[in-house]
Amino acid sequence: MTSLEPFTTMLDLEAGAIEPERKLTERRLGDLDGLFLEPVPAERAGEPAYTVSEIPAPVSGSNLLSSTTVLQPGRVGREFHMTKGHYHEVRDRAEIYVTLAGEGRLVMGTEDGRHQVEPMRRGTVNYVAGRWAHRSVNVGGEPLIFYAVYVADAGYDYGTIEEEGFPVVVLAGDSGPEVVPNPRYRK
Ligand code: M6P
Ligand code: ZN
Repeated sequence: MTSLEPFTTMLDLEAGAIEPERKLTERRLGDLDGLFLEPVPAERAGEPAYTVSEIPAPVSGSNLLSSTTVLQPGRVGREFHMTKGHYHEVRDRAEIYVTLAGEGRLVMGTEDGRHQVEPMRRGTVNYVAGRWAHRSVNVGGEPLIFYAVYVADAGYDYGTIEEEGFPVVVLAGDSGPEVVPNPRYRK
């Protein structure tokens, strides 16, 4: 059993910054190549896509990890900027997203091919049930900023999403974001 002493961290509710910052992961568009329908153009590979700033805790089924994600606006082709997306390695681990700023869609999918898309905007609290893969998509013109809390031993399975994708993708349409079947979904 791994236990911690209580502690407090400041979360900037506007910018999402965690103070003090402990563990920052930066993803560039090039890190997402192969996940969009279209390849990421070589000249855009270095463009910042999102950062994840974590409040660390020892990996255990009784601790909680949390992090702020700041996802930059933009598109690759008609597809909006998004996170890599993952299942939890420990499949039944759940997660909660609290959105602080921006406008997004939370795309979720199960291994038996179901999908669900939920809105993200300041004040939404999305409950990502266990066994649902999750990816956030920035459909607005500003950074999408959200705070996530998850069981510390959840772990990341990115490989299944890299191979199969989600059942749906979110594209820019004439009158706003459109959720359409993923033509490259492999089940
Ligand atoms: C949220 C949480 C994190 C995750 C991040 C980015 O903050 O789900 O665990 O790392 O989004 O998503 P991904 O890891 O799929 O790139
Ligand atoms: Zn997760």
